[in-house]
Amino acid sequence: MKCKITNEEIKPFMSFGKMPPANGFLEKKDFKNETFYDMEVGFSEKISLFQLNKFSNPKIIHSVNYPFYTASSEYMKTHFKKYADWVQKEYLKSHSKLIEVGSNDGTFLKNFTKTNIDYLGFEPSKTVANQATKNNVKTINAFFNDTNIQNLKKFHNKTDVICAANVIAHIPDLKNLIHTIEKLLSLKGVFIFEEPYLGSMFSKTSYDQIYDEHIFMFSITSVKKIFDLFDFELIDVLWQKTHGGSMRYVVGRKNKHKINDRVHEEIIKEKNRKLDDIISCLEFKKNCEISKTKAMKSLKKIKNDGKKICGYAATAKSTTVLNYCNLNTDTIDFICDSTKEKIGKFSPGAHIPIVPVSHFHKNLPDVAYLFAWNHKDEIFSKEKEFLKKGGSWFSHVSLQK
Ligand code: DWN
Repeated sequence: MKCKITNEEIKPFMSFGKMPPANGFLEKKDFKNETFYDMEVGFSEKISLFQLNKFSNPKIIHSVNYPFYTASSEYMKTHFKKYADWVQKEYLKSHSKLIEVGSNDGTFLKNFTKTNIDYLGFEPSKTVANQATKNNVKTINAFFNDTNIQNLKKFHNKTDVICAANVIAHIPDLKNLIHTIEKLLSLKGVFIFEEPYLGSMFSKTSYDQIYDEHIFMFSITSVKKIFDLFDFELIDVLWQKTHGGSMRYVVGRKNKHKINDRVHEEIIKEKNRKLDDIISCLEFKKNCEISKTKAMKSLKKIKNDGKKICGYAATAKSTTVLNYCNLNTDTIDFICDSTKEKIGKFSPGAHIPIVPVSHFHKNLPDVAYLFAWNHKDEIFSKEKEFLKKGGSWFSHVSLQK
């Protein structure tokens, strides 16, 4: 395996076994054509970067029917409103230029539609890009890369902010991404992005953050080292509660900004935690194996006690859990979800039926595996009746406060 940035040879330190594409929800007729890859992860010690070995082609994943809408979570809508307000306050002026990479259904950019900010979203997936257009959000239905920005001359060297959230880890060619940013940003412009944080994944053993779309799992140290290789530097970092613990990174051209003290402080903390060292990966591997054994044992016991189990939220993450822990309809009867594109289909690999949330309400199980553990507060407050009627929640990630 080769590091996707430095090209150095690295050795995968762990395999999660055969995996289908995480969002490859499918119909019965397509079971026989389902594809799998060996989900291996490796770590570049040079740039401290946690990464997948093989991954699916983004052109296939983000084709016509990408089934994830940012607005599927009320909490995320509020988060993106706050993110937009923060960007506006810290980095935008009247008539500034703003671009979002992977703007999905326009949840973030919608906050700028009534301002004088000259904004634009890039979204390759047609279904979600169409939703953004319906929301009156200016969206280009294409990948963000140096070819697709060629005609956007008014943004070249004049863009004040390029933003992204839960997108950069999906882009295998980070060099092209950085090159594209270089062409667009003004001299003092900034690139701001948020991603699930390696440190949070390690402390929660939330290995389900790993799947074909998440090619990288960033730490502050890795982001600093990546941008140091180019004409950019990491100037600020801010921890976020989203997706079980994320980090917001702010990057600018070299020597054009003051670097916030937080960057140095957090890098020291990461060093103390050995997040820049393969040792922490090997510890994580051990914890994943323990988590798998524990989950399989607990679920088996629940079944043996004659109880019914269902899944709640057919997340991309659930594909990793189900396939890594060898779970199927012998254990989990159905998974309920609010996304119309997933309902009526089957989960990738495990082939568990995906049903509407109303089905869950009419057929309450004894135990619900909360696959969207990252949205637990939102889901718990909607599903209070489930507990009142004697149900209980289950997850491989702690559901305590
Ligand atoms: O990076 C990514 C993140 C941001 O979103 C993508 N690669 C794909 C996706 O990952 P995910 O599917 O694991 O995301 P979420 O936000 O944890 O889960 C979304 C799913 O959960 C949707 O299918 C909708 C469902 N859901 C639900 O049925 N009821 C979500 C909530 C909040 C609910 O109340």
